[in-house]
Amino acid sequence: MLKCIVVSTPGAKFSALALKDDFKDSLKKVADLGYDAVELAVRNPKLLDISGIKELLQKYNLTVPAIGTGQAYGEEGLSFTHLEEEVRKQAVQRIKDQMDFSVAVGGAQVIIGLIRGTVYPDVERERAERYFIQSIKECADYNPKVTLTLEPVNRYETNLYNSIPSMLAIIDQIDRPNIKMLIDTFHMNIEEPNMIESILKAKDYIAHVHFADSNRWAPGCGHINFPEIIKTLQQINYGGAISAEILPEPSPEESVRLTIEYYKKLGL
Ligand SMILES: [Mn+2]
Repeated sequence: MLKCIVVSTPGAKFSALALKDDFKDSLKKVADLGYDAVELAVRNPKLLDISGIKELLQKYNLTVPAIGTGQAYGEEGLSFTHLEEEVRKQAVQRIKDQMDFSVAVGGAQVIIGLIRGTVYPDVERERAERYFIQSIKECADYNPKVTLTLEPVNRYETNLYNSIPSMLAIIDQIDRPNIKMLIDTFHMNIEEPNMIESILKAKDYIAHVHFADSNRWAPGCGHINFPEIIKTLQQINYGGAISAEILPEPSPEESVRLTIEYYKKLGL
């Protein structure tokens, strides 16, 4: 499994990211500490210097297993379930742009987290689901070679697809081979009655994994049983990345160092 951490590309903002400052310094820091890979958090790939990013990734020998897309929701309000058709179209276009960016950086998965949207007040759930399914199918069919990875997100951040079973059901319904699932220990700790059983249920769908402890600090700083989770991931032959998506606490540098030390303790 690849030792990975979320790194924000220039211009993106999101509190659950450990490294927000200078992108180049961030890549150098994580490479020096012994990480194998970085998950890039990207608001709008059209604003990025893609060849410059590729050069740095090569220089520091870091791969990109996945691209995070949540800033477009947090900062621009784009989502698949927005009530205005124009905004839904922009959200779909943004994910298509992220899929093009994925191809440019070697085929990273494109994560569908908060950009999925939510069921807005006084809107029937059926309508939100219909908008979501329409949007995700259009993205999946845009380039079947790029994997879209859907993330169950806890109830305090969205009311659409909070648990692993609810996401499994919708993935089956969408029925596209390039749609997979991302599991996140922080969300699972809130939503899953038994994290291990849920991972086993999702074993054929899991393409990416986020690690954060119960307090969203670096793994090892809270009360989630990570050794048991690693054991289960090995049992299901998961060979992808373990990507830390954590708060920059007690400081950005410290959170990145605590994470890699804990990864090594886990035998990654
Ligand atoms: Mn996550």
